[in-house]
Amino acid sequence: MTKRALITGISGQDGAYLSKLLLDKGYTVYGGHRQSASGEFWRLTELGIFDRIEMVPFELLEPTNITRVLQKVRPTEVYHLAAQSFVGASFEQPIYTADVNALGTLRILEAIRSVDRSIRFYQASTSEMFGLIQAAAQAETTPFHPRSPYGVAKLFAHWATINYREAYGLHASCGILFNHESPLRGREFVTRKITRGLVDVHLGRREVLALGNLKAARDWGFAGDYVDAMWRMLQRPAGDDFVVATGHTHTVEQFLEAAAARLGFPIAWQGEGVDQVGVNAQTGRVVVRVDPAFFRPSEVDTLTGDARKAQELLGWTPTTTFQGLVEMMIDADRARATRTPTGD
Ligand code: NAP
Ligand code: F7E
Repeated sequence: MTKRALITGISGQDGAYLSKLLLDKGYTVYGGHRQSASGEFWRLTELGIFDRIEMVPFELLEPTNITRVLQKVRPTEVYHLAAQSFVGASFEQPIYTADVNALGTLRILEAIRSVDRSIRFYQASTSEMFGLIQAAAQAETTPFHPRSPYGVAKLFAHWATINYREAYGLHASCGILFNHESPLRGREFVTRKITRGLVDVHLGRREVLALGNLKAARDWGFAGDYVDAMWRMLQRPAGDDFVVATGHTHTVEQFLEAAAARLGFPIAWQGEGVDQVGVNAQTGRVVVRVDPAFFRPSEVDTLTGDARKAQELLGWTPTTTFQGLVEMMIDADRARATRTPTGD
């Protein structure tokens, strides 16, 4: 029988890569999307799969809609990727973020509980739950200490998923995914902001790129690798929780250096704190500066994932290095910039 997957957040980065993976495996893919004026599906178009997805209107704030979608689609697997996913915005919109990310997940779990308990469920948990880290490398057993309304809301959703597994026997899994990026990453996230911004600076389309905390460090992987781990979790005999990460950590500064190198120039750092600037060492021009407007009220300084459980039980390992990721993103943004005047 053909497997039927419902992906919430179909218009997002992970929704696009996961759709491609599942279509290639022969699934029928239903894409949950919320009503929006723009109705943008540029990622699905870029991957050439837009026409192969059955779109269903899906809104996390509306429980009656969620129940009707499950009754109509009758999925065998639900990949719950939809969220207010931008950490920075969660400080300005904490209640909305909690409603969408925490209660939204609970609404789906409740709908599964009443419609069909055999539906397998994937929850998009996050390394942001570790926040103020309690161990040098973070694994499934590491205590959580979220540092943003986003992280707090995701922690609720994480425990709700585990609770529904324990209380009602759902096949429900949490993927604790560390930052994963790609050419399809939203422009507000630091990696894509850097690759798009530096290409623009390099082409003389803008003067300088303004960023926040350059010392922040993340375990960055490639989104295309990470959606494969999601699928593997739902093929297990029972639900479980897995860290998905590369185990390698780099700072925002190091990301900038690698991105600039791909564009053919070295960055020299001058100054400290808010006065720090990045200079194109070939031209002497300032290309990066710090703008405190991008600082967060409480920051996650550094993250490093320990994905040994995923490796052992899922047979999952990342295929893309940090260097390969940066080069892939720079090359994609440079190609876009030469295709269109706005680089979109
Ligand atoms: P993304 O690109 O921001 O996509 C988020 C998706 O959620 C979009 O399709 C968005 O639709 C949808 N959405 C937002 N609010 C909604 C609502 N009220 N009802 C229905 N849909 C809604 O995120 P991503 O990077 O693909 O991440 C996928 C998931 O993994 C998210 O839950 C994120 O929090 C989590 N996660 C991401 C990372 C990472 O590094 N990427 C790491 C760990 C966990 P619109 O297009 O209409 O806005
Ligand atoms: O920030 C610093 C910023 O917004 C990374 C989401 O997918 O991954 C993502 O959350 C770091 C932070 O990602 C700028 O302060 C410096 O320390 O790219 P980001 P994030 O907050 O780690 C996790 C795992 C998720 O679950 C989330 O959904 O970079 N930073 N300067 C900046 N960040 C941004 N956005 N913009 C800057 O100018």
